[in-house]
Amino acid sequence: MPTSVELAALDRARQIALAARGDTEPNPQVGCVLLRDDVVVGEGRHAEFGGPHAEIGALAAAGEQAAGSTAVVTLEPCSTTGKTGPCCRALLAAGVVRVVVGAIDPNPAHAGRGLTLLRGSGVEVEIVDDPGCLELVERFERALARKRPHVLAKWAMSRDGGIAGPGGETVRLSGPEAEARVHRWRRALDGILVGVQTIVADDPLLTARGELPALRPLHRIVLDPTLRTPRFARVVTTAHETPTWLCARDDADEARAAEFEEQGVRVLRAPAGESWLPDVLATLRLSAIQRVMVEGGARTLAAFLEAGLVDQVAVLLSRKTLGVDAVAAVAGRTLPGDDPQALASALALHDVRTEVLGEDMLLRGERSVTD
Ligand code: AOF
Ligand code: ZN
Repeated sequence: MPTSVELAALDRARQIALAARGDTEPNPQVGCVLLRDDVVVGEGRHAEFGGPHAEIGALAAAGEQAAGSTAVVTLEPCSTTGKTGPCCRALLAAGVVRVVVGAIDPNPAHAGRGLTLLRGSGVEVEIVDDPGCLELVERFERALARKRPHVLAKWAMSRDGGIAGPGGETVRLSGPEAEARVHRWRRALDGILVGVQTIVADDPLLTARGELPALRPLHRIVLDPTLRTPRFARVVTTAHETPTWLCARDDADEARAAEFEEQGVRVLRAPAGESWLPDVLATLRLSAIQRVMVEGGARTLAAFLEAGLVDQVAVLLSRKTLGVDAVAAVAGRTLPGDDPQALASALALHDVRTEVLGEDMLLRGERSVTD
């Protein structure tokens, strides 16, 4: 039986975990509290996708005090190496003698194995099946069952709902704090996805540029049904440094695809037709892309939103205005860029959070998706 101190620590671990909501998906939020003689000696959370696991942070915080301690974790510790890990080995190496878990990991790569491994090494294991921890895991379970990556849609928008100038020209809407945040997000992703029109109009580099090192190898993914990407676009000429994938229809020109491939670009194909976009996403998922950020443009954002393929939305609300002739941020929609609450309801968001980032406001929320 877990003790009342352990149960309180589990509650604390769950709260620590929840602070990372929005940053770890499709993976779960996980929190860990280390107790020694009923005193907290270390805490940690899985703070972002691809980053260190909760146990690793807690062990680092506890240092030598981890020896002889009890690890209270919202999720069963992982048993094999993924992007990081395995946490079981780290717990054993640090001398943890007891582990209390809030929920078993539904990931078939781990489910139950961590607990078996710990028990086999003489560690006492308690499973609580805590409703709060199970809730964290349920979201993860649904994400595991989905045949596509987790999709975060992000855009910057003027007060009057615009994303670009009247002729589609780029306007710098966001200030440096907001841009720094975007680069921080980009480092914890598998892919940045844009429509070909964004490549044609802006020729962006789509890399993560910031002070912190990237957590994942970043892929630049362009939805380009007919392979219209210019051959000298920056994403093409730098494909040897940062991978670029063009997603085309199966009837797109083969010679052109071959030219791109010679330049080091990967061309993925999906059958033309109504399910082209879901099929592209399924292909990406099979290519180990778990988390993507869709960064535009207006038609690509509209296509994802209309198809119910967006899990999370992040909008950077600018104080600038672009005028009535500007390009609407989401094609075919007039969105209120000056009213976060109205915007959240227009986009059908729940679990909405706002944050001031310098001169901009960040609005984040989740969308209910049909699985
Ligand atoms: C843990 N502690 O804090 C988390 C776990 O891709 P990776 O390496 O980040 O591994 C992700 C898998 O590990 C994820 O699918 C889930 O099964 C588990 N998450 N496990 O021991 C943690 N976040
Ligand atoms: Zn782990």
